[in-house]
Amino acid sequence: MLDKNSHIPIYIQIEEILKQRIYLEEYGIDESIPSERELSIQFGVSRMTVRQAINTLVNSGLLYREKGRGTYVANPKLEQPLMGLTSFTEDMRARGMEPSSKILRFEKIVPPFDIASDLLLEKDEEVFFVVRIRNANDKPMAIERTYIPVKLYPELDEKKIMGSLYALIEAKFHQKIGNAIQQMEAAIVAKDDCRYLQISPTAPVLIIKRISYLSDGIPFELVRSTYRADRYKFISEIKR
Ligand code: 16G
Repeated sequence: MLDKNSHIPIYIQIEEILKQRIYLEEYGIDESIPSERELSIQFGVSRMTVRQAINTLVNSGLLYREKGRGTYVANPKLEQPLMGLTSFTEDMRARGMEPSSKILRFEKIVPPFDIASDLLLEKDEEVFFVVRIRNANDKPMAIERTYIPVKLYPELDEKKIMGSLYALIEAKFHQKIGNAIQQMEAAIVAKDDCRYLQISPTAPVLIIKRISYLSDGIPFELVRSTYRADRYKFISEIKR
C-alpha cells in the first residue's frame, strides 16, 4: 500500500506495487494493466504520478505500450549465460523453443579489411556473407550477419545453412569447434533492422561480435548478432 508520509517518492512506491503485481502474475504476460485513470483513482494520486511510474517500467522492459490501445505486461527476457560456446539452435532448444531462420542474404564477397584481418584472410580471399533472422517459436529474436571463409567450406550453400551452422560444421564437415572471443555493446537499432526485428526505430539493441575458432585455432566465422534488448539479458558468473 502507498505510504504518503514516507520519504520514498510516491511514483517509486507505485512502480514497486505494479512490479509486485506483475511478479505475482496478477497481471499476466501480454495482458493490459489498468488504465492511468483507473490506477490514479485506485491510488488516490494524479495521473501524472501514475504515468511517471509506468514510464519507468516501460523503459526497463517490464511493460510495453501499444499506441491507442493501452499498456501491457511484456514477456520476461531470455536469460542467456555467457559461458559455453553454444549455437542459437542449441540455446533455443534448451529452453523448449523451436528455432528457425529466415535467410535475407547469402553471397560470396571479398570482405572489408577489418573482417578479413580478424579471419586471418589474405587480400582478395572470399567469404560467404550470410544474413539471417533468427526466430524462436516464429518470433524474431536476433539478426545475424555471418562471415565464413569460402576456402574452409567451399560446398556451403543457402540450403545447407537453413538449419544450424554449428551442427553442419560438426556433424557434416566433421570439424571440432574450439573457442570464441566475444564483444558486446549497446546501440539503437539500425534503420533496416527494426522492421526485421519488429521493434520501434528507436529501440535499443545489444550487438555481439563473435569470432569463433576451430579446435586447431583456425577462425571459421565472424558474426555480428543484433539482439532485441527487450528480449535478452546476458548473464555471467564471475569469480574472485
Ligand atoms: C549464435 C552465435 C553465432 C553463431 C550461431 C550459430 C552468439 C552471440 N552468436 O547465435 O556466432 O553463428 O549461434 O547458430 O551467440 P546455429 O548453429 O543455430 O546456426
